[in-house]
Amino acid sequence: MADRKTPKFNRDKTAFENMSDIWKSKAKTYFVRFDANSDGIHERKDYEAIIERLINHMKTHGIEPTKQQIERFNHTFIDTVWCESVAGGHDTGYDRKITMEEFCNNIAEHMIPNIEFCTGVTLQFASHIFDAIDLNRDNVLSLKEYSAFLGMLDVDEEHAKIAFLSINKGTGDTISREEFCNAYSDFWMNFEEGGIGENVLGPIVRW
Ligand SMILES: [Ca+2]
Ligand SMILES: [Ca+2]
Repeated sequence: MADRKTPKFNRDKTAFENMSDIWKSKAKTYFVRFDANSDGIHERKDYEAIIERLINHMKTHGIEPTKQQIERFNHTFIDTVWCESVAGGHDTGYDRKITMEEFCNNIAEHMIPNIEFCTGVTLQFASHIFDAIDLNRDNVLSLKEYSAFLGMLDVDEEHAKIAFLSINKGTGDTISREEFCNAYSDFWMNFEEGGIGENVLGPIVRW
């Protein structure tokens, strides 16, 4: 990711103020999609609800998640995303409430000094999601599988199709693991407009 421009950090501004407009909008998009109960606040229980949705999604399609897979979901969504990034590494219990502004600032603060580490985390996160949404286990994502995933995040089919086509850069009508992971990483780690992962979670919600 060395070719990507990382914002120069101005110490007089908040981490969020240092980020580009497109990054802020992508962060807002993520906030909206992963606000499981749509109350405008991120809490530990939103992340637990998303894990439950993923597990139920797999079970509905005849896949019993392994113990290791459930541990991975918990580690990724709760320990890494909720505790370290969203809640900023302190007070990570059930009473903690994070507004959209706090969310974006906490993520920016966590990311700016740890670009390489965070790129690794986003790739890993994407790979775990891929395992949960590749329902027929053929190691590629069909439009149907991708629409079902975005449906879990309340994105309609029409926009899921746009997202799918934007990620599918290769030939054929499926998304490879590499394409999905690169697009997801681009969503978070690219600070410029027009990245390959801009629509990975459906239409961008602008500020
Ligand atoms: Ca919520
Ligand atoms: Ca598949």
